[in-house]
Amino acid sequence: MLTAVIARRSTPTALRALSTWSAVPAGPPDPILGVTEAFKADKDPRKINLGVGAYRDENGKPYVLTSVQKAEELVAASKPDKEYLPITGLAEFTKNAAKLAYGAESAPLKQGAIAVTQSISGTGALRIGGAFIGRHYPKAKVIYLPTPSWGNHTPIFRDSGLEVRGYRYFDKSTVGLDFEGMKADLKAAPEHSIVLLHACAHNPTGIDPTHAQWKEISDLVKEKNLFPFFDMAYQGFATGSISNDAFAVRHFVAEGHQVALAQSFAKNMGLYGERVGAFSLVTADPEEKARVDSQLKIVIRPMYSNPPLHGARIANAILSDAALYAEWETEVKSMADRIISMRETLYNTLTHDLKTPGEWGHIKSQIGMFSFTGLTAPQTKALAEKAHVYMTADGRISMAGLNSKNIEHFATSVDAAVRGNL
Ligand code: PLA
Repeated sequence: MLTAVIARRSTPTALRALSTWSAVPAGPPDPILGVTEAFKADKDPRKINLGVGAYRDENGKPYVLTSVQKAEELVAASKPDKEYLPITGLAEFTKNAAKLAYGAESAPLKQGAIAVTQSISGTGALRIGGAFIGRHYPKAKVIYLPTPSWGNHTPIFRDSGLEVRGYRYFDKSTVGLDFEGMKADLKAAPEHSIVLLHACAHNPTGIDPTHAQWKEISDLVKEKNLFPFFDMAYQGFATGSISNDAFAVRHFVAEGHQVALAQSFAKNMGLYGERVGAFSLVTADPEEKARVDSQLKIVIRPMYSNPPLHGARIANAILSDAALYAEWETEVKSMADRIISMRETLYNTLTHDLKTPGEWGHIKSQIGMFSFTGLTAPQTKALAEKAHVYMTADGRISMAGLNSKNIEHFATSVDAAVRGNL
């Protein structure tokens, strides 16, 4: 017996068969971050990455906001220690993050009825929310996501133990919001279902409801006793205005909804890798908030114990200093404006200069970081392989990856792909 084991161990194939992980299947690359990997492996100087939604400046370079640089200097000058943060993070930061989202005048904020915790950026906020709902939501744990939605929403909520379903959102024929379909699906959802709403700059479609439509959605959510869970990953990126982009969240709260909210500071402060975010729940009163806070800690502690310090300190330095805040607001607006100007240029190049077949008006009308171009999966594949232009297979492009130097290569490549000439 022992000799047999030794004999088996002596050959490489036998070693393989003995491995604990031999039955683990290879998984597919991530639909968004996998695009970055393919882009990095491409050595062509013309290559363009329009996959991940990360802002790039006019030279195609990652951009560290001036307000962030100043905040970082302030933090460094204060020579802070490296002690652990509390489980729910930097208290001053979470207070200011909630104020940014809900508005200083928000009634539950003033009453001390919003439970808020720092999170590992927006993804972590969604995951804390999923886990908290999985444990404490008193009704059926079914969450409705817009179709389509950010690709990570489904695994986040499924891995949190929720049942994931979809509601209609995108109308292919109009390249706009399927408002009637959305309302019909929410009406047909069982009472008390959870509904995930992109607060602004819907990813991947770039299509947001109007204020009037948000009001109707709020009424419908109330009528059907649905539970609204907002994902606000792009506050400021849609219109360039922090308060405008918070319209939906603030309207729902003013209408008495108890919302859940995931916030990310990745895009609006350019703090991507610092992983700064917040998760909050509107509760009935300070006593209930304290109970919810205690359970948020119980959800978080076994996941990662407590959140990282540095990014929260930077964000808090900006949010708590009037001058830095004003400078940051201007920078958010300038990022949003550069994206809008790229939309304009791309539309004009495709429509007027190249006379590319098809209707491209949606490039101008869509909002936020992304444009849902309508390019097909085979076209996106050809663009990557033949033109070194990378985007997600659903035809989504990160507008922020375009600039005056690469937009011509992009537009002519798209033109060739659409004509079947690539
Ligand atoms: N929610 C939405 C709607 C998002 O688009 C993203 C990021 C997040 C949450 C989470 O971001 P965070 O954890 O970095 O705060 N979406 C990106 C990146 C920008 C990604 O996929 O991770 C995207 O390219 O779609």
